[in-house]
Order: sequence, then structure tokens, then C-alpha cells
Amino acid sequence: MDHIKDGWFTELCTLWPGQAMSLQVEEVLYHKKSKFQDVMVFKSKTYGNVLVLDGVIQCTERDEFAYQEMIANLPLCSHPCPKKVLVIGGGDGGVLREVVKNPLVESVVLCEIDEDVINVSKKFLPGMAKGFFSPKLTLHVGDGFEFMKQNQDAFDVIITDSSDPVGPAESLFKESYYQLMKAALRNGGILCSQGECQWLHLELIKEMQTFCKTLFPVVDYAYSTIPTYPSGQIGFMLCSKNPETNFKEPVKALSKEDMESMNLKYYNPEIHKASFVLPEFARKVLSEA
Ligand code: SPD
Repeated sequence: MDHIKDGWFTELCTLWPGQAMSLQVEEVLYHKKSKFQDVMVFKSKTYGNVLVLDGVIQCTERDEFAYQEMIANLPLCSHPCPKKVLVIGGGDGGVLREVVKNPLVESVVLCEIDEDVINVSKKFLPGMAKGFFSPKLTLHVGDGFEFMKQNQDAFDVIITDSSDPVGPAESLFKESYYQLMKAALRNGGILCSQGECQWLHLELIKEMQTFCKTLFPVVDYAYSTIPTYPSGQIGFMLCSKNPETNFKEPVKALSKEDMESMNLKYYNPEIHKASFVLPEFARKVLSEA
């Protein structure tokens, strides 16, 4: 268990050289290699249970909502009628939990390649995995590329909840993947993908934004703050097939009552708008893309 030493888990990865997040471990609850990756869940001292894939933190019970609520609600509240949704990845169920809360969403397909992640999350991350019990869900265990090739012109919103671009998820940050998503979206469709961190991966984000702009009339980048992701932030790449989309203004602003009934803890209409306001160093680079 190289990532745990003297009771501390340390997240080392070539994508964030020279820095690492550490969490104090109370107990390792699960640790096995699946067909695709190393899967671990540990109980931390202050962040609840933590899911780790190939040594990288995917979610902690304490702060996961800052990511799952944003990656779900930024696209859903930017689409006038998000009836059919596809989630690629997201095996912990947290994004699904957020998507099924939206009353306009009629059906969701979740396509996750690694069934072990789903099973482990049902056992150790029940607060996230509750999305799997929604009647709106069709679960597909398999490869997202293959699934989208078979399902063209089918979805209003596609959300890619992936791990980072090393190993199995690398192809999800490439142009060919965005071309497939474009074909799988209906007219006016919107996509939102895990878009890495402006402090660490600005060149990658710029490269992605550049190819996205050749495919979609509207492209934007937003971010959320989250203590347990590298540098405390994570971004979202948003693209729309509808030239009228303005991601910065939710088409449907949730009311206080909506937010309470949806039990939202991070997302609100104000943070939706604010999440597109970038610090100058990032704004400058991305406005050139
Ligand atoms: N650096 C880790 C990024 C992980 C993003 N996906 C998390 C999955 C949570 N549903």
C-alpha cells in the first residue's frame, strides 16, 4: 500500500509534480485491483470515507457535493428541457444522485466501465450511491465510446465524470471523444466534462477549449472549490450545440424552495454565474484559445 505511510494517505501523481494532498487514515475499508484499476476506500479522520482510484482521490464524504452538484447543475440549469441525460463514468453515483433530483429529467443512463467501483460505492459510500436506486436510471456497465457509437442523436445533456487524464481516462480528454459526444447529443444538446484545474493544467484546458470551439458554437469553462482535489479546485468544460446558450446565466434559476427540496449544499444560481469568472492569469490564457 505505497500511498499510505505512518497512518497518512498521500496523493502523489505526475499530473501535480512537487505537491501532494495528505489525509489521516483511520482504517482501510477496501483495497483490491479491479479489471481496470486499483480501487481503495479508507475511512479518514476528518473527511469521512474516501474513494481512491489508482492512488488518486475521487471523492470524500465531506466535500464531494462541491463537485457533484456543480458538474450536474451547471449543464442541467443551462438547458431549457434536459429530459434525457447520459452520465459517462461517475461510478460512485454522486453525479447521478444530483441529476435525478431535477424534476425536468425523465431518464438517465449511467455508463461506467468498472462495475467494482459501483459495488464498492454502494457498500462504503451509500450517501452517493443512492442515485443507483432511482427509477429514472438505466445502468450500462461498459465503455463510453462504444455506448455513444450505438446511441447517436439521443441525449439532451451528457456529463463526463471521469478521473484524470492518465491511464484509463486519458482518451476522455481528446477531440475524438468530444466528436462522439457531439454526435450523441440531440439538437440543442449540452455537455459538461470534468475539466481539470486552472492552477495545474491550464495548457491542457486551453488545448481542449481550442478543439471544442471547432466543434461547438458555445464553449465555456467554470470551476468549483474543493479541499481534497489537487490545488483545491476543479474545473468543468461546457459545450452547447445551441448557439443561443449563455452558460453564465442559468435558463432556469432554482428558487430557495427548489434548493431546499433538492438538498443543495454548494450550487445556487449565484455560484452558477460566479463559477465562470476566472482569475486574470487563467482568463488571459483561455481568452486567447
Ligand atoms: N483529481 C481527481 C478528479 C476526479 C474527478 N472525478 C471524481 C468522481 C466523483 N464522482
